[in-house]
Formats: sequence, structure tokens, C-alpha cells
Amino acid sequence: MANNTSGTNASCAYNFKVVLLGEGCVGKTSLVLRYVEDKFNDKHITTLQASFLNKKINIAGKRVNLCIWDTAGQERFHALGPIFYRMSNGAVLVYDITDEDSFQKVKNWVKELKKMLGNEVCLAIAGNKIDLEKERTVAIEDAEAYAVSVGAKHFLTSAKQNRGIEELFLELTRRMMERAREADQKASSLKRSGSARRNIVVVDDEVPAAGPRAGCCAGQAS
Ligand code: G3D
Ligand code: MG
Repeated sequence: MANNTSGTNASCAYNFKVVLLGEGCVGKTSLVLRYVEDKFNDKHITTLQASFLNKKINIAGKRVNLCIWDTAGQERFHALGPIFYRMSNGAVLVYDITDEDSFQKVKNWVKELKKMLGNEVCLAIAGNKIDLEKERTVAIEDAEAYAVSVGAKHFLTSAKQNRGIEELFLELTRRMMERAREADQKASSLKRSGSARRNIVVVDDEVPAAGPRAGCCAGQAS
């Protein structure tokens, strides 16, 4: 899934698509703007409704480009189709810690993503607006237990105060890199076993029909 442009080269670049999902008003746009442009409540940008923003980072000497997709508010009309999250390497599921209903919506999104993308997609759950801790209605323990149950990592964030956001994207990116490496390894070992199988066929073909039997049937009485 990841566009790993130069294989295992030390300076290889990864390209990951990350989608932001969650109910309207939980702070998705604010989180991505804070992360990519270090801005909050920028009227010009918030009305821009860009489909995605790019963020380049460096992890352990590897260059990574995150293509972070934000909705243009379609979620408010329940009009967000699979085309939005297709081919995603990662998803950030955002809820507002002062809004229990927005946490329930995260659960719906997780189900939807797992159904459509399987377990390959890396998930991060963000409990946003922790600057409003006094108004919290979603218990941290519940959110954390839920995240563990679906193989996601839970983060506490505030786009307003710039808390927890770098950490969230860094950890998510690390996991996406790990998945990409695993997928690469699986693909190359499949390739190897494929050519090994082909070799066996060639050897079998060369065995004269009446000659000594080799391979798995060697030594068996006929
Ligand atoms: P969305 O993209 O999920 O729809 P937005 O959400 O990023 O548009 O944010 C919705 C409202 O929540 C905005 O307020 C925004 O300023 C506010 N918000 C976003 N993140 C935080 C946060 O961390 N803390 C607090 N206190 N508010 C936040 P307005 O008033 O512009 O609608
Ligand atoms: Mg938005």
C-alpha cells in the first residue's frame, strides 16, 4: 500500500495517506492545521476546505511524506463515502472529550474502516479538546480500553493548546513504516518461495520417467 520509492535504501522515502475521521466539530480540521501549519482558528485556512495537506517528516533517517486528508465537512451530512478513505495507510479517529456521542461515532468509523480496509490500516484515536478537561464526559479508561480492543493507540490532544499532536502523528507514522516493512518482507519471501517452487518443477521435469524417484516421494514403494 505504501509507495516506498526506493526499497530498502537507507534514504528511502515513504508516502502515506492518512485520513481524519470523526463527527463534525470535534476538531479534525483544527488538529491537521495545528500539525501541518501550526495554526489554530485561522479563518482563511478553515474555510479553504482543502482535501489534503502534506507534511514531510524524518524518522530514523528515513524521509516520510504524510498526505493528510481532511473532510470538507461532508461528515455533517453523513455524506462521506469510501472514496475518501480508500487506500489509506492510517486513520486518525477524532472525538471530543466533552461529547460522549462523538466517541460512539468513532466506534462506527472503526467498524467501517475494518470492514472496508481490513486490519492493514493503522489506527490512532484522538480524544481532542483536553483543554476543556473540566467538561469531560468520556472516561479516559473507557476510551483506552476500547482503543486496545481494536488494536488502535489512544492519544489525548488539544489543537487549541498544541498538546499531544506531534506525538500522535509520530507514533502513527512509526507503525505505518513498520507495516510497510512487513508487507515488503512478505512480498519478497513470497517471491522467493515462488521461484523455489519453480525450481523444483524444473528438477522434476528433468528426472527420467523410469529413473530413481526424487523429492517428496523418494523411497516410497510404488
Ligand atoms: P471539525 O473539522 O471536526 O468539524 P473544527 O472541527 O476543527 O472545525 O473545530 C470545531 C470547533 O472546535 C471550532 O470552534 C474549533 O476552534 C474548536 N476546537 C478545535 N479543537 C479544539 C481544542 O483542542 N480545544 C477547544 N477548546 N476547541 C477546539 P468554532 O468556535 O470555530 O466553531
Ligand atoms: Mg473540518
